[in-house]
Amino acid sequence: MPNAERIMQRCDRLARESESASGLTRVFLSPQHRAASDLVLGWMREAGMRAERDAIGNTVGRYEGAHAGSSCLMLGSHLDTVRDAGRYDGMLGVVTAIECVGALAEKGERLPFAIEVVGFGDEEGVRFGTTMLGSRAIAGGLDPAVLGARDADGVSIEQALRHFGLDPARCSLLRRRKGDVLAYVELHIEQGPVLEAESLPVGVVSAINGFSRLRARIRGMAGHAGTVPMRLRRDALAAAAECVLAVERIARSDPELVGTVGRIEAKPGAINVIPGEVEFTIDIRAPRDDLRQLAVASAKAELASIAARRSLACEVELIQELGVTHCAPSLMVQLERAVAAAGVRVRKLPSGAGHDGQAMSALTDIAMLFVRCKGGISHNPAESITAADAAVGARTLLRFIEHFEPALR
Ligand code: HGY
Ligand code: MN
Ligand code: MN
Repeated sequence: MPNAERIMQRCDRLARESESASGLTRVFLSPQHRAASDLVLGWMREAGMRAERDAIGNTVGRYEGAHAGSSCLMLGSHLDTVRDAGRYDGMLGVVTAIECVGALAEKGERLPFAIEVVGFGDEEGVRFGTTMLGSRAIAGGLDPAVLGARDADGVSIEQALRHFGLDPARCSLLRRRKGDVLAYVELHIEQGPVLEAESLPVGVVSAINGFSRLRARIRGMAGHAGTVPMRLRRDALAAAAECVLAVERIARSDPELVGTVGRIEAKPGAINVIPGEVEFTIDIRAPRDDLRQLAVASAKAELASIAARRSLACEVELIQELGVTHCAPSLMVQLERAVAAAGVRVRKLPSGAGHDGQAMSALTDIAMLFVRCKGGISHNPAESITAADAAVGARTLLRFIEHFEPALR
């Protein structure tokens, strides 16, 4: 059986690969990403897989089926984190999938299909703003122009790939052919309160909410904090503050909406200078695309009106958006059977959080298995799960794998 203690220990081990001594932060194509990827390559090989890093920095292991070169069931999750992250978001899915393959290899069991486990290098999109670069490369949704996106230091993805020892030109070769991947199934912590509230260790995801990621820039006039009268100011940060509250008000207007301004930067950023320019991000999500798009349109209109009233300039740029992604019923029912076989009441639930399955759905059917997390807390060092729930998650995933029946094509 999969070893839950080892799963927990490996999540703890990966948590040590952080750019900061206090807290866990591991961004795409960083030295910490390489160190975590090296650890995972070793664990994949120990579990009987052939393992390598691909051209965009994904960590990929393959366990052949009964016949070499078969199409594969793809499992996995992401190895990057948000800033000051929890240690299970992403990591749990990669480590659990490796554990399941190791259990098969230990029994010398070969299935009618291969299994690939992928530790995606970028799902959070923290460093470059755009997200799911690894899964988009595999699923075929990566526009080469995206490699020009730059991080806060002005380093482009292309430059970062070269610095990492990879060849950006080879990213376009990662696209898998339809049929090569029979399904993509990801185990992930719920990052919400439902399973805990219903005393369930695992649940089956029905759909992944759609998201819109935007970047807003407000331009006013920098000036002396001591000499410019209030009525003459064109204060970009005061305007941005109104904008942040407008986004919150729009998101509060419907219980199915969520809206977040997660990052804001005021320039020039001195205590005695009226901010002349502010840049901030907007993240809007909903289980229905029409609702989300209406909210995005309202936010843009409100920001424009706030800026105009204050004689400031405002521009809003769409960074990325993905619609609601439905999990495949044929996979859900197989996960439900595995959950029931584990003696757990079957609970289907949507995912408010984004996942690589949204990108992978362009290539193949997707499904997700959620594991309960304490207080639903995530994107926070307090994120935690129990070894007992990790064991139920691993046993359920292994049972799904051993009974997996690809959808008839
Ligand atoms: O933003 C998300 O939902 C995910 O954690 N990337
Ligand atoms: Mn996350
Ligand atoms: Mn995640």
